[in-house]
Amino acid sequence: MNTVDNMNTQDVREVNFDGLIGPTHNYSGLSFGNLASARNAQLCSNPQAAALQGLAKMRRLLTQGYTQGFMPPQQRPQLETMRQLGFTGSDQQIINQLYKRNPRLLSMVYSASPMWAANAATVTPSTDSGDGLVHFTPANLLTTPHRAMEAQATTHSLRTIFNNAKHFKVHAPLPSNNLFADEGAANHSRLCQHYGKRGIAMFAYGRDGIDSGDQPSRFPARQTRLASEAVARSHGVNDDYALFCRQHPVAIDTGAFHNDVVAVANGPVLFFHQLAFATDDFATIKQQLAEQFAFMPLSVNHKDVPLEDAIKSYLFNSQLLAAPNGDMTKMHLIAPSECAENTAVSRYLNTLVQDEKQPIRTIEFVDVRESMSNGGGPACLRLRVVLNEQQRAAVNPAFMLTDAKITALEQWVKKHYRDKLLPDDLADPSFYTESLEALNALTDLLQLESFYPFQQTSTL
Ligand code: SUG
Repeated sequence: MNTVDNMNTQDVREVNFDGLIGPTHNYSGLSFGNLASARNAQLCSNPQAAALQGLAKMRRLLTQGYTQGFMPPQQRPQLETMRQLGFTGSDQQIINQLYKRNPRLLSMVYSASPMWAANAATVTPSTDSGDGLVHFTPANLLTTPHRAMEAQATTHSLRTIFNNAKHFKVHAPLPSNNLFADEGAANHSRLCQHYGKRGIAMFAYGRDGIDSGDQPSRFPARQTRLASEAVARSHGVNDDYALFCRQHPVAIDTGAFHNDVVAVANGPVLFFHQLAFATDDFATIKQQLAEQFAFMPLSVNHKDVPLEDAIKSYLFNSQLLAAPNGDMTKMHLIAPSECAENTAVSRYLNTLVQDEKQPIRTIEFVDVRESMSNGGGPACLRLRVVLNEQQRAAVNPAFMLTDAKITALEQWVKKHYRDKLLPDDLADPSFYTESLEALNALTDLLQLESFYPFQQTSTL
């Protein structure tokens, strides 16, 4: 591959917006089909370590010359939904009622799941949208009840971060209807020759929506084809540049509840497990991609890395990065530490970097264990947004990171977060106060006025 052909002609870059992990991070076993979430249910979490691990990952990218942003945690507990369900009284009274009668609902309203920013939205860069705008559709996440509570606040966050109608369009989430179940960028990959060139949007779905088709039998298929088609349509993606590929039902049944657990793409590279996609669909798609540019499929065989090991180690939930200047011939892989500890995966990675026919030249391991224990690896924690220079300048600067801001956020975490949290602690009245005080201190730090709903109504 010629380096010049694969460089940006304009200064277009991928910016990662990581979810800043909130103070209520806990293990409640809320995600059926997500093996880590089930395995660690009811264990003690460490919200402070979780947030510091996330910030350390952001700092690593920033230090290496990448542009890094973040998405703020959402207000938790989220009691608005409970009030809609007929619970009344003060916040603390509702918490007490939930704790006594519906503890599972209590863990849902306290979930810090918005940390997994890959599920915040699907994003289409302006090179692909046809109207020159960067488009976002917040995911409705309606397969899991705790995550369905995110969509409204995610829309608010995105509209605050990308608050410039000349450059950005933040749509409403798709209708909350099982036919249109949408999990955002975790089921979407953009392939391109380089960032400044029109790319191909590849959507992976687990079920059609209307036709039952060949569905997983054990675990739910969270993304429908109808949802992906709706997102592509409203983002103005030309039909010739949108591909729809069924996830392999075996992958979902083995624990790949999102496609980004078994595949990751960047530029011309698609790095994936042999069992990630349904075979017939994928054969056609490979051909279509090869017709558009020098597509580089990097398939990992089941015999080299069994699917179970791929899912346990989260190999494919690594961040696959072009060089900071956008050069697609020198890629960097940020993998979870669990990959270095898995014999088959670490053996595979050693041979991968030695293979000069593919562009992944360096691998780095990061510790995001607190998030991993709930089924979220390095790639789950970030939303990728491809932006040109003017678009980057139009992003709300409060959400862009510098070294000093990361340090300030670390201090904020150390001051406001607990280092131990058990499910019973969610009923503790002081935990409620601490959680909201932490968010108050965050908006002070970022100089944001009345960002959270409670700031519009209370004097806390
Ligand atoms: O949706 N876990 C999340 C993990 C999301 C990972 N994201 C991507 N693959 N992009 C989920 O299943 C667990 C919460 C709990 O059990 O407490 C949870 O929501």
